[in-house]
Amino acid sequence: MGGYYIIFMSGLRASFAQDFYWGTSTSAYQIEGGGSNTDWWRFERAVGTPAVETCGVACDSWNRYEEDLDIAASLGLNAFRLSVEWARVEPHRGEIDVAVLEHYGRVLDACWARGLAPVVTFHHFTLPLWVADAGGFESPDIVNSIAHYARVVAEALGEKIAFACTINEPNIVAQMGYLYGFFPPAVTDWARFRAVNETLRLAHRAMVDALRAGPGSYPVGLALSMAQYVSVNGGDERLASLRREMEDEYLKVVQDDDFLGVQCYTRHDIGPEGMVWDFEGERTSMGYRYWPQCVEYTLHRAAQMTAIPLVVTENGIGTEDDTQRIRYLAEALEGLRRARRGGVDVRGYFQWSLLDNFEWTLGYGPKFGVVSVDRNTMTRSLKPSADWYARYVRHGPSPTANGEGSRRRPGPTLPELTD
Ligand code: GCO
Repeated sequence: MGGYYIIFMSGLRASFAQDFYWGTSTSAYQIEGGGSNTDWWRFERAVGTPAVETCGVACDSWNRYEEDLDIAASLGLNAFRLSVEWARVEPHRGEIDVAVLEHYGRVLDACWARGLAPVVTFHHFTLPLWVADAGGFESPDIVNSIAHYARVVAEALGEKIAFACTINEPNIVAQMGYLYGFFPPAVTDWARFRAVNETLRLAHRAMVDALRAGPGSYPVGLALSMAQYVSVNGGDERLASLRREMEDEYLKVVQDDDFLGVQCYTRHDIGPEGMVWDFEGERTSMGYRYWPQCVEYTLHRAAQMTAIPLVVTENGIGTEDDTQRIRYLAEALEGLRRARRGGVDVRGYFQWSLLDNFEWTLGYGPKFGVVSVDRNTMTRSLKPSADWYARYVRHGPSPTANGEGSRRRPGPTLPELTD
């Protein structure tokens, strides 16, 4: 009898409590400030790395999280994505900082108190120094150490989690860190890039098992960076090998997860030598294409390759021009609606990002926020795109892309996704 019960239970997927989640996405290092115990902090200070500036206090959200959550709630959102910093939780191997876990417990409580379902990412780009010094994702030991960290956090916070992402964009960790040398540890080597991807997939699986052990029963998935890849000048072969490493191998290992987090920003043109940057057409401040069509495209691709629910855990645009952001979001969300109408099982959308924050190697240059942050006073100010997003969430799409004249209906209409 017990055996049947276990078989039955293991076939069950944790399900989502809401029909549709509307949120914004953030990560610990990019907004909290003071991430001094991480590989990134050291990378920003090392001579010869491409990092343009240091993270420092970021948005001081370690101290100002209630203000941030007030803003998110005021937009009418029902979810908030954040990450827990491993380097704070376990500053040295095996040494757990209980005060840090209590802090994150207060952050999750503060989310629920405002009607925001907390979506917790366990690893978002940064490693504790002791992990990086032990070889980071090139050491097989990391699979056990990251699963142990996930277990410790889940044991403390599991009951407060709405759903969880194990690792944020493992494929970008591998690509930027081991193929392009743009992230720590600044390696450029195809074989090492592939090996790190493999280790990251093992780490993901070990973390899923750790989180499913409870307490709490919440959907667990991976947040994968996806893009619309287009072959140019005969780049078919190159495209196939890049996409296999960046997407397909990951899509194979997520089949048993509760959902897949799809993160997309753009389209990449791939020629025989790799990424082609010389193209006609509109760009974002990241240098890549303005391509809101990527949402509809990647949702369809993910739906073709997996049989699990999807959540857009990140989408947005780095731009100084907030009207460009509104246009981008309107087009991206239109694509999401079309995909949903076409039968794609998509359960949420998280705009990247609530605040203008630390954009890794590019520092504070690119502005992804719907809220700006004064770098001297830390004052938060809503941009027109914040109001636009709030109206969209409450009332659905407006007849014009700039949000003028939106169809106002009385009362909260969350989740508003059917036409
Ligand atoms: C990523 C990360 C975010 C970025 C965002 C904008 O995709 O690189 O998840 O940390 O800030 O994507 O580039």
